Parts: sequence; C-alpha cells; structure tokens
Amino acid sequence: MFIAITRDLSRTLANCELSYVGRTEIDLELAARQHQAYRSALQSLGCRVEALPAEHDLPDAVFVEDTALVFDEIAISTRPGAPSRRAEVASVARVLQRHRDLRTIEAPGTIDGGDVMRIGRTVYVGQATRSNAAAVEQLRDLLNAASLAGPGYTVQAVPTRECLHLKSAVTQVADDTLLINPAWVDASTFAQFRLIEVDPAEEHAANALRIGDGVIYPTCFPRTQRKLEECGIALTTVDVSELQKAEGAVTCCSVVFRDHTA
Ligand code: CIR
Repeated sequence: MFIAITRDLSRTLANCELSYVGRTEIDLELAARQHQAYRSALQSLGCRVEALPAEHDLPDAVFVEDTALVFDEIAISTRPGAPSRRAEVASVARVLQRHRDLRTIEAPGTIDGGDVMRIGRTVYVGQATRSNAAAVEQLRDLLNAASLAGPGYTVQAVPTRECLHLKSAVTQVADDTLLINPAWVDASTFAQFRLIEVDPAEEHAANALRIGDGVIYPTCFPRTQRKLEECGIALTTVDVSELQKAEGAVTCCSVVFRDHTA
C-alpha cells in the first residue's frame, strides 16, 4: 500500500513560476477536474490519497513533489530552488513526520523533488537551475547517516539542459526501463538501463509516474504512448493539460511512498 500526498489547487495558479514554458491562460475549473481525475488514478494504482487544503497565497503549491523526498529510512524536507516556493514545505513536512523521521536540506542547499530520481539504491539528482551541489552533498550525508546499519545509497549529480527538472527529462517506467528525452539529459548516464526515447515531436513526454507496476501518463503524447505500449508498459492515462501550462506534469502533483504502518 502506498500513500500519496497531494494538495488542492491554488486559485492563484496563473501566477506560477515558469522557466521554459510561455504563459498561457489556465482554465482553473478544468484544472481542478483534471487534478481530481489524477487523484482517482493514484487511488486506482493502490494509493491512499491525502488531500491537503489549498494554499492560495502560494501559486505553485499543488506541485507537492518539489517539497519533500521520501526514502524507506527517512523523509527529507527540501529547500526549493525558487524562493517563492519555500513556504510550501512546512505543511507537507507535518504530514511526513507521521510516517518517517524527518530531516531537512539547509541553506545554501537548494533542491526540488522534481530533480530527484531514486532507482534502487542510486539517487540521481538533476543539476540545472533549481538544485545545487550543496544540496547534493547534504543529501549524501543524510542518506549515509540514515543507512548506517543497512545498505547505503549512491547519490549522483546529473547535469540537465533546457528543461526544468531531471524528471522532465527522464523517469523510470519499469524495473529496468527508463523513458528519456536525450536532448535534455545525456543518455550515457543511464547506459545500464533499457531506454525508451520520447518521440522527437513530443519533447515534454518523458515525465511518467510509476506506482508499483502501474504508470500514470499524460494523454497528450500519443506517439510516445504508443512506443511505451509497444514495449509492454501498462499505462493509466490522465489529461493534465492545464497543469502542464504551469510547467507541471504527472510526477509533480504527488509525493508517493510506501506506507510502513500498513
Ligand atoms: C515551478 O516552476 O516550480 C512550477 N511552476 C512547476 C513545478 C513542477 N514540478 C515538478 O515537475 N516537479
């Protein structure tokens, strides 16, 4: 059983941070319906969904992924790279404290959850605008300390280009398989995996959310969707068009982790 922390949309979502996407009008009612369907998809894949109330003063607060990292041993509150997003962290931390010992990334470290991809005992951390080397060092130290009695983690910095987060460029879709946009991250970093490349006409298509054996995937990338299905990846598709206008996608709207209390 998994827990998925989510948060209701802010009515100020239109004032969100944007880095690589132009500002276009967001239909808030449609966004809310899409977000609800996303929560249903999480439930259908075995998540107990926690829905935090909206934070209307924090436009990007629906994108809870960026506020926390959860491992089996500990949870870590991030220090988001965008100063406008730092106040989002505390309310998610309060929920996580019920499930894990909680640690924090401190200044001068900055890190967004969207830059952190854990595969087995390796933690890849995207290095572009939001997450820095100081945070990578802190993450390494926190994970080493937390796993003294067990197998450790390798924390590896990964440069990205022309995209917001590492998980804009690459995500895991099966035990041995990653979905990747090689224009945004070097595929050679992940040479030990089977790699499925996004269709070149769908550059934002590498963000998929794997939960157990299921994968939540946006409806708007039909060519890449076909590639995934031809490779035997079972998809639960959701339309997240309005969240994509805020430079979000499917990983960013939840913090998903195993429920140790179940
Ligand atoms: C931001 O720029 O921070 C938000 N507008 C979008 C964050 C998306 N987060 C994610 O993909 N992990």
